[in-house]
Amino acid sequence: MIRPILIHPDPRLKKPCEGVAEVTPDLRTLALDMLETMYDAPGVGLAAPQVGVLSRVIVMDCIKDGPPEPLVLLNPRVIWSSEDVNVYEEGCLSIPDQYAEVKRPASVTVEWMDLDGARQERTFTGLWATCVQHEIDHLDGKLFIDYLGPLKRQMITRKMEKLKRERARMA
Ligand code: K1U
Ligand code: ZN
Repeated sequence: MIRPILIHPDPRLKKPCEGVAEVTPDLRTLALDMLETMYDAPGVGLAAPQVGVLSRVIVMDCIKDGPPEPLVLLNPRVIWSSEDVNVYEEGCLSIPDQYAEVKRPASVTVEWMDLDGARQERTFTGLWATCVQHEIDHLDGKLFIDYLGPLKRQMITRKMEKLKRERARMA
């Protein structure tokens, strides 16, 4: 099922999320719905708070050409970050059509629990590294615009307020 994606500003996008204690049928449904919602958008990642669920769950697939590689990460945690950084023009499904350069570690090692309850660990590079850090930020109530200066951030927030007013009028 495709779930509606919250648009900034929304208080649910600013709250730290709760850890996942165990894999339940509801959690599996959430993860599958998030993957369907991400592919439909389309996007390369999605975090549970973006669909209004304040749990530490993210999904990703940064493969642009070739067979899909969906990943579901529960309680993801960065355990190593490279010294070298990457600048990437980021977007966000909760901030449609707005892009800005963000500097982050170029590679990160992340540990997480998978849908079988097993511990996983992987070192991400390139777009995968940018995306996993962007998604973990969502779980901590942080958006990519929080890395920008106050003027640019305020300008984007005002555009999103206008977009939400227009969408509410059309509904
Ligand atoms: O968390 C999100 O809002 C998803 C976001 C993830 C992301 C993108 C780029 C850099 C960092 C994090 C997106 O997926 S925005 C859409 C997007 O980038 C994209 C969409 C289709 C094809 C390729 C990229
Ligand atoms: Zn985002």
